[in-house]
Amino acid sequence: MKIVMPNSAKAVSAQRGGVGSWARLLIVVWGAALSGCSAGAAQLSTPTPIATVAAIPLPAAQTSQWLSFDAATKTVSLSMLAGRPDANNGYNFNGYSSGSLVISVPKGWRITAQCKVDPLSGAHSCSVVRGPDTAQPAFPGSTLPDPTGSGFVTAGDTKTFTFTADAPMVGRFACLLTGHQAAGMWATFQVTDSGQPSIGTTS
Ligand SMILES: [Cu+2]
Repeated sequence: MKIVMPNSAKAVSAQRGGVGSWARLLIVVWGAALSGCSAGAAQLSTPTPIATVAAIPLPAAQTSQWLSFDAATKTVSLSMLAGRPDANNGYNFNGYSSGSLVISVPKGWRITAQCKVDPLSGAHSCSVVRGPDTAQPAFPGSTLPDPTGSGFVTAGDTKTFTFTADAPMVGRFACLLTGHQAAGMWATFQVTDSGQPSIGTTS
């Protein structure tokens, strides 16, 4: 499985200018064509362990409200309440915004996510994505259908989706309705190499 890094290293660094710089550049490009490119490609394809987000575990009583799991079957149940009116102008999950709530699930586990919308809220949607600039689900099925459009959940309702987190990543549990994620309506969702499912906060 290919891991997309947020900032990939540039294969060729900028050359200094000055007299003779064109000649040097030509040699550099020619040399890269002969050998440098294949060496660079080999480096980029080497798997790099991802840096997961550190989180302080929530108290057990709070965790059990939102996350439960069965280690024998490697299944996780996640309950996300969207749009609590008393935090971040309603743009939150479980009262947290802008990644401060951290959900961690080991790779290979199967997650059932409940997307509940607060009875006093407007509509919201739920998706697990790899970053802020995509509406593509991070894993097959890791979203409500049509999360930017008709897939929204109205006040007081719940919709559910189930998926398998089959590779490590650090991504987001986000509401993809226009403007909501930008307003802070996302939690950190990460898939770890090992361990147990957990839910915590960054502060
Ligand atoms: Cu929303």
